[in-house]
Amino acid sequence: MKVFKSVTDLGDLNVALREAFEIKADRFKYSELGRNKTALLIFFNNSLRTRLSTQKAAMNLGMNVIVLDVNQGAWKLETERGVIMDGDKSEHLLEAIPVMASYCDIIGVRSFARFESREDDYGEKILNQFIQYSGKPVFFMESATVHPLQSFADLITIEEYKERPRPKVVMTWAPHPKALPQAVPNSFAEWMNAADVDFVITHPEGYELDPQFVGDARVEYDQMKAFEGADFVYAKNWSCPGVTRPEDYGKVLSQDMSWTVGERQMAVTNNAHFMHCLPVRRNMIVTDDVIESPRSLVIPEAANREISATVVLKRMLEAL
Ligand code: AN0
Ligand code: CP
Repeated sequence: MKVFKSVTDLGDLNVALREAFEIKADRFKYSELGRNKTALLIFFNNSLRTRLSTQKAAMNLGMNVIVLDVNQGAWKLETERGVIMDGDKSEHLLEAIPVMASYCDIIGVRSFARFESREDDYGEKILNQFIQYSGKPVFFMESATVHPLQSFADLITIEEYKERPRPKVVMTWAPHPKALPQAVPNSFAEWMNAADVDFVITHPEGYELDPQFVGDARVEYDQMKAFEGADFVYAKNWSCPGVTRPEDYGKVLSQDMSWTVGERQMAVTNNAHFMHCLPVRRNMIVTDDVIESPRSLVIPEAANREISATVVLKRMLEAL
C-alpha cells in the first residue's frame, strides 16, 4: 500500500478485518517487520489519539518514530506556489517535503480543512503535495476531507460489538460551538457504505455531505425517525459542506440543542451502542448520561485506533 486515504486502499474489507483481529490478539506479532524503518508523523493540527495510537502502532511493528508539530518549533511553511515569501513563513512546503522525506520510510500527515476555499480542501491540496513530492508512502491522519484511520477503527469496533449480522448504524449531526471539518463524517459514510450494515445519515437541512461520500446511503432529516431501531448511534458535528450552497462552506448553520444525543433519542433505538471519535464536547454533542452509559463505546473505539494504525503501517511496510 503506497497511499492510505480511502476504504478502497485496503482491498477486501473482510481480509483487513481478519488482519485487525489477528493483530489485536497479538499486537507484537510483526515486531520484526519495521526493524530499522522510520515513520515520520507530521501534524499541522492538534491531536491526542492519532498521535499516540500511531506512535504505538509503529512501535508494535518495531519501527522508529519521529514526530513533527509543524506549528510548534518548526519553520512556518508556505503552501502556495508563486507567493512572494515576504511574510511570516520562512520555508516552502516544496523544499520541506523532500527534506522531511529524506529522513524516513513512511510519512503520516494531519492537515485539517482550512475553510478558505472549498476547492482547495476538497482537492486535498496539501496531502496531494506530500504524495507527489515525497517519493514515500503517505497515510492520511485526518486530511481536509477524510480520516480513514478513524473509520477503520470505527468499523473494527462495530464488528466487535454488533449483536446481529447486519446492524443498523445511524450517523447523526450534533451541535458544536465552532466550525469543524467534514473529514470524520465523510470517511465514516464512505466506510459504512462499503461495510455490511444498514446505514442512515441524519442532519438538519443545509448539512448535506458531499455526494462522493454519501453514495447510496439513506438520508433522513427527522432525527427521531432515523434513530428508530438503531443498533449503533455515531454522533459527530460538522460544518456546512457547501454542497447545496457553496457560499456557506465551513459555516456553522445551526446550534440546535435538540440534536444533542440524550436519553430521549436513545430510547427509540434498539438499545444502541453510542459512538464518537473523540474529542467530544459533553452536553453539546452528547449528554453525560449517554456517554457514561454501559452502551457507550467511546473508549474501546479510541483504543482500536492502535489496531487500525498497526494494520495500515504493516501493509505499508510490506510494500516498501
Ligand atoms: C476534529 C474534527 O472534528 O475533525 C478532529 C476529530 C478527530 N475535531 C476538533 O477539532 C474538535
Ligand atoms: N479521533 C481523533 O483523531 O482524535 P485526535 O484528534 O485526538 O487525534
